[in-house]
Amino acid sequence: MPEIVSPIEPKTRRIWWVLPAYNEAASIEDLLDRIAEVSSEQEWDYRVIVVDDGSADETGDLARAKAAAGLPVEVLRNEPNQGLGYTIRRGLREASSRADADDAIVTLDADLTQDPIYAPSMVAQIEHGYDVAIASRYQPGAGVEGVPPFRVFLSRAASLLVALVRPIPGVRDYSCGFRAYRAGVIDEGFDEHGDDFVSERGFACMMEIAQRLRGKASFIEVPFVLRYDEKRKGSEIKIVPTIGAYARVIAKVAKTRRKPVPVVTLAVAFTAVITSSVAQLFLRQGAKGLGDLSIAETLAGALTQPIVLIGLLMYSVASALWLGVLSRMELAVAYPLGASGYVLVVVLAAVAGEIVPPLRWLGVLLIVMGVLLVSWLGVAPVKKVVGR
Ligand SMILES: Nc1nc2c(ncn2[C@@H]2O[C@H](COP(=O)(O)OP(=O)(O)O)[C@@H](O)[C@H]2O)c(=O)[nH]1
Ligand SMILES: [Mg+2]
Repeated sequence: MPEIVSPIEPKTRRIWWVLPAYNEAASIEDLLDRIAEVSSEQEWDYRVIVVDDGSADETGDLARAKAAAGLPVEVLRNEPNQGLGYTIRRGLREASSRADADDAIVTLDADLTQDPIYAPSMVAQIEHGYDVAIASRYQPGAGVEGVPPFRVFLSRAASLLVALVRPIPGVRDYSCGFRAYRAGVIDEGFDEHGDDFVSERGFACMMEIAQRLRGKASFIEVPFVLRYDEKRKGSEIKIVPTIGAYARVIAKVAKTRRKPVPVVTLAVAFTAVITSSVAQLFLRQGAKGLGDLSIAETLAGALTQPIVLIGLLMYSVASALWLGVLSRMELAVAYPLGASGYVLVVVLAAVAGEIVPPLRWLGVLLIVMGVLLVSWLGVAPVKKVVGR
């Protein structure tokens, strides 16, 4: 008698909510109720792991009371306070070590600024095959309420900088901690990096996790509205250390993937620099003869001067060479080379005894600082930045 094989019931995906909580007594109860409400609406099999990061208030007790009241809540406590990075790492380790690879881990702040109502659309993306779904402030339909303008600017600038230097396809919001992960990618992350998977102790940890998963996980974003007006306590983010931490993280994760510099491209790049510098000198020479004419007259006059036309031609050749180089070179190499052209012209002018206006020296200073920053920050194939 052939054996009757019953159809394999797809194993329901368990949802692991992970909440890093530091002095969140004012919001933790309402948040846990909200999570229970959303999870039961979705008929999810879920668990909530609250990592109490050495709170001085009754955050832990209130969460434990919810567990006693029957909610699937577990409370881990750090003693003393360790910081967001350590706390989120502990929560992710706890959840991923007990989850099945296809379970989903949802992380969010415990301050009610990130509404659990968005989690179903994020988990749906995990079910569609993505590894990471980020609740993003920078997608159509997204937004922020009640966030101080300076903070809005900083978060946006941070994400743009990261996107410039080390973009992840599908990601615009690199610092938001409201995410859904397929548990398996978190497990693999810890297998590969150990505790270094999240080595940042502060707020840069969110950017670090994304960068650690770059190239190994597929990312997608869902729009959400950050409700900072719902926050029931002040923010303790330390802005300057966090910016420094961002740069440190980029340097750390970028260094691991530095590629050898192609000599040919270097040579072409240098030719481009020289060509554009000489072109500058030609244009400058040509401009000298024109004196104080109107823009139109200058242009007309310039375009009839062979020396200026040669200069312009050389410039376009240099730019073409540049584009060729930039498309194959890492920012950390291409930018310094590109910039050195300008610096060369100004220095040559000074050496030639010309009065170089202070503004131009400021230009040189900014370029040099840019070169140092890019060289320190590490690598990003310009092609990817340009292609995005
Ligand atoms: N500020 C702060 N938050 C922590 C710490 N440990 C865990 N957290 C939690 O990390 C999340 C993000 O912090 P939060 O103060 O909300 O930052 P913000 O909303 O971005 O200003 C919240 O859920 C905090 O409770 C910590 O040491 N300091
Ligand atoms: Mg918050």
